[in-house]
Amino acid sequence: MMSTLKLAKQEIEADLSDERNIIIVIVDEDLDEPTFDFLKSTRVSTLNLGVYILCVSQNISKFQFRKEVGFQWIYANSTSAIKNLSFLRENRQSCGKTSIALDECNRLCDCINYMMVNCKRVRKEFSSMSKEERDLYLNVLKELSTNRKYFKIYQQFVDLHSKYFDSGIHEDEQFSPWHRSYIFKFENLLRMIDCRVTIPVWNWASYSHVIWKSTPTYHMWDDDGGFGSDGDKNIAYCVGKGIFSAENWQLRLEDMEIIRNETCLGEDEEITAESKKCFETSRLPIYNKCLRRRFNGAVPNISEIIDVMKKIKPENFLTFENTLRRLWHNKVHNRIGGHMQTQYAAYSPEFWSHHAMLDAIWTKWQEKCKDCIYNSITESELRLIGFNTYRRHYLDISALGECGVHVMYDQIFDISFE
Ligand SMILES: [Cu+2]
Repeated sequence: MMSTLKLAKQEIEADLSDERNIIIVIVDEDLDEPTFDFLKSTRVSTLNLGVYILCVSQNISKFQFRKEVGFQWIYANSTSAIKNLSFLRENRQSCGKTSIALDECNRLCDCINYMMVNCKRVRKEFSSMSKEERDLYLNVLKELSTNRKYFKIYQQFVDLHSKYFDSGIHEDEQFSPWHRSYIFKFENLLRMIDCRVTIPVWNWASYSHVIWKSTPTYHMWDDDGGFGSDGDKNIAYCVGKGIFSAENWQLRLEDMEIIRNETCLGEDEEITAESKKCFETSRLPIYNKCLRRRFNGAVPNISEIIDVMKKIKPENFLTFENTLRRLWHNKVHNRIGGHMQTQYAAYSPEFWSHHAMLDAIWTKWQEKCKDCIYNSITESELRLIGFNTYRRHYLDISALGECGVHVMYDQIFDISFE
């Protein structure tokens, strides 16, 4: 019994952001008093979930333990009683005579018999989003990273990346599914605050000709409606304007020395008067824990990406992921500089959108052979480092995690392999 509850607890920590109700099924009637404390966690109470506890036994009088208030207790002699729970029907949203419809969380659903079914989360390219959509995303990201309510959960989550940085998450078969799961779970945290939010794709490849600029059509580095621009060398490469500027946003990271070193002193640079000044400035309280960037150099362009996608055969996952990870992933991290080129990259607000782009590339490449998806990785039964889920849970973008959540990318690449 306790192990079942323990498992339920892990599930709750993993992903419930799309859920409105949870059902806990107890099938063993010879129980000690079970505790349901985990259901009172901040996470669950924030989500405002309906909790149904279904006690199944041929002899229901044997359920003798104290009934917690606030949950719905249901007694039945078979687990098929689940089908009769009224909310399962009530919570289906209705739709009109259209073939597709958006639900209250902006998921794209098929409309069948006036009911929304097969709903999918849609991740869009950042510049294709309206100003309102971009602001919503940035504000939710800021809320998750600054509100005391989420302090612990945010910190623990972004720390996973630095903790396991050199222990396998950046190696061959682990890299792609691990980061796919990582951004998905981060998206779940954001959706706990506002379920309309998905991680936007930063399409650095299609915009490589204007990559570090904001133009009327490219909003990534806008101070208003974007992530803010380059770090300012006069203030130790801190981001100076926008929602994540030194004044508005600080990293809750203790050890800033490594980032200071890598930012004030660029790659293979000698110590100069300028870098000395940078070190000094970076120790001032306002600049000590700021977000740092130091844009430099070009990033891969779209024709290079498409070329590789076309050339590498679906059965050669390792060749594909090697290019994705070592060339494109590393390069873009390093061309941004600052936090993004250190093991603390996940603290950067743009981290998620860079990885969404890498994931969109992988997703597109996977379209070449849908039947190859589960065979492309030799050890799909291995656990993802730091999580209770397995590689196989993150191979198919249309069925993520243990619940099979369907995510899709909205027109990032205008190519087909047919
Ligand atoms: Cu990483």
